[in-house]
Amino acid sequence: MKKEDLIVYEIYVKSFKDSNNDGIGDLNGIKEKLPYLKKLGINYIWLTPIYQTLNIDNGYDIKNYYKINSDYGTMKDFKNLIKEAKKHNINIMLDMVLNHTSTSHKWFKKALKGNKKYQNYYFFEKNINDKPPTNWQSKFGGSAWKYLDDLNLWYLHLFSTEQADLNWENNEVRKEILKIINFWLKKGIKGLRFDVINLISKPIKKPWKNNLESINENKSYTDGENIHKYLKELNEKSFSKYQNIFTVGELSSTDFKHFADYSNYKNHELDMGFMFYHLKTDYINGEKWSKNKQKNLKEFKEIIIDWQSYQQKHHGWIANFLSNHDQPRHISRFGNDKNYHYQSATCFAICYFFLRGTPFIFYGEEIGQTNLYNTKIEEFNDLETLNAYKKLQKEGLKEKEILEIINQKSRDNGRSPFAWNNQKYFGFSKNKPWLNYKNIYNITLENDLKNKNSIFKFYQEIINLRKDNKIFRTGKIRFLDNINDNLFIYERYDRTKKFLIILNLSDKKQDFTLENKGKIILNNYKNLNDDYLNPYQAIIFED
Ligand code: TEU
Ligand code: CA
Repeated sequence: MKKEDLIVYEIYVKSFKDSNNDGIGDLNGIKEKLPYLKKLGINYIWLTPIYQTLNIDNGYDIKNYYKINSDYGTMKDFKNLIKEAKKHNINIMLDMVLNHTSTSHKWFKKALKGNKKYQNYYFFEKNINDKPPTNWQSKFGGSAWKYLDDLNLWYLHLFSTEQADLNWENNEVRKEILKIINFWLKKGIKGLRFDVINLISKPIKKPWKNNLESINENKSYTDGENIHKYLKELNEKSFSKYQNIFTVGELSSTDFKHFADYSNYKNHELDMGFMFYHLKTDYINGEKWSKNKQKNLKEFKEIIIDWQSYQQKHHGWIANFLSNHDQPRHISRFGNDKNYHYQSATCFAICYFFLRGTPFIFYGEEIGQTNLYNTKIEEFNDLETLNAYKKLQKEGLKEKEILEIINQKSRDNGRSPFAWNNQKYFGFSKNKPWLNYKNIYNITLENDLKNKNSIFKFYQEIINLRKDNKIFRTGKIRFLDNINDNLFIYERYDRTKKFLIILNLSDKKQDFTLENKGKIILNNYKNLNDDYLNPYQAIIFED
């Protein structure tokens, strides 16, 4: 298998399928649904963290890297899952959260007791003038430093106060990390997704500097001085020693050049990376917690075009996606879940699925699962959302306005239980799921399969198209831009053949000549009009 052959399906473990009816998704639930995933056609599943945790950030705060979260099952369940998945030709990719540990991890606890060795596993800094060492901000709000009274020290947490950043400069730490990765590789996993991996290299020279332009900037520790050294070391001493392991890095706020360096096979670092710029096009001045900006399809597609073009030229490899567990559902965000449910779900599927790179499907998007549309703050769970709620309250916004913002932006939107059927709790569980999901449009797999327009069947079709046509995997890409801001048009080609992909990303009819473009191999509408595209119409021609 090659990196371009992967079709990855991300599972938010807590929300996929609950096998023992405690309201929480689990490993046996996933095992039960392997035939479903096989039928869909994917060949990899990425599981969000399955390790022991206090669940402050739903598993991204790891207490013990070697133990399975008991809510999800046991090590035996995990081994069985790997084995069963293999029978369905599906491989398992695990989430490696190595930038930070939970503050309940034994290393941190020892550090808290004053143990110098373990304090050096993290970033503990002296208290000078009762001010945090720098003005850096946590991604979840507030200072990135927490003061410890007893020790008169500050420690760094780029995420929640319960997620303390690890000191990768410390050789001992890197040794422990290698041990963790190798432990899981030995269990038979075939993929690694590295959480916020381009943030692990903090400045070497101390004292660290304040952010100057804006306190929210993250230049001081993004793509840091030693980042490529650390990744080359991980590659050399862990996954390169095993056959057929694929790695993807979460590369937040990186740049073109670093991205290509991380994912160029000649560099022996990672196979591919996620970038997020196209998912910030609805932020106003880079601020997440404000009402969505008017849809800007031009900006959205230009970002994709620029990134694709640069990475093609410099041998970078993009993990393409539109939704994940940190993002609202793309059908609600970029499409139109109310009036053009099927059309926009299928149009945006094609929008990323045939780009140069490896596609990542987020559980539920293959049936067009939508945002939550909650009416009360109590219905939300995510700590980032709850922090944002408090912040917006302090700023004096009315409850109604706050809920409107949160309904658009909350990460919980992407974490609703999978809607399998029309039973109570949509067949996810027999008991109340951990996260409330009203499913206002009543979208379930059962209903989708009954529709004459099934999104699930459309996903099966595009997966088969990728499998059957090498060009979609290894061909070159070329964009036909500047025709119309609402149209996204690209070609995949090699010396022998060409595919033309034409998408109307908007909810309005768009004039466009479609005569003589070749043989239609996919169309999300019944008809083809000679001179216009329907709302969210998506067509692939073969030439
Ligand atoms: O996310 C990292 C990250 O920076 C974002 O996607 C984050 O959710 C967003 O900036 C918040 O506005 C990763 C994980 O995917 C996320 O679930 C974890 O919470 C985070 O790391 C910490 O481990
Ligand atoms: Ca369960």
